[in-house]
Amino acid sequence: MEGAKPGATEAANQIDPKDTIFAKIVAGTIPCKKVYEDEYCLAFDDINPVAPVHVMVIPKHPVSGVGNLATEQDKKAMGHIMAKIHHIASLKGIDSYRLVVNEGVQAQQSVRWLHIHLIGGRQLAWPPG
Ligand code: IU
Repeated sequence: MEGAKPGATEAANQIDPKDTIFAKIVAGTIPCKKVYEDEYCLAFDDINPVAPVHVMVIPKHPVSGVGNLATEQDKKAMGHIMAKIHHIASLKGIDSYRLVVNEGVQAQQSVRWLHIHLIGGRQLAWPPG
């Protein structure tokens, strides 16, 4: 199979989420089109949308990916985020959508700060590629 080598996710794990662009977006030093924000999470329009609605939903504190969820803070934030997703979708005028989390290089995670893609606003195909 072409693509990432075994262990590529391990290598990606060495990237500090604080060095990613999402750290700057959370800090407000790089602007975003904000959809929703609260104590635990930030949601903003994806700069390269794959559908009429494509929102990035991210924890406000640094977490690299699903494989790095460990602390009580991580678990609280992610539970909170899941409970807020439907509300965030409603802010974009939809109640049917897909959530995607790419974890690691082979899954094409390009930003090593955990993020949930909230995608909708059109008929979505299944299975995904
Ligand atoms: P991925 O799961 O890591 O591949 O998704 C990263 C997403 O972050 C991708 O959809 C990008 O378009 C999006 N994004 C963004 O919204 N703003 C940015 O400044 C950057 C990436 I860099």
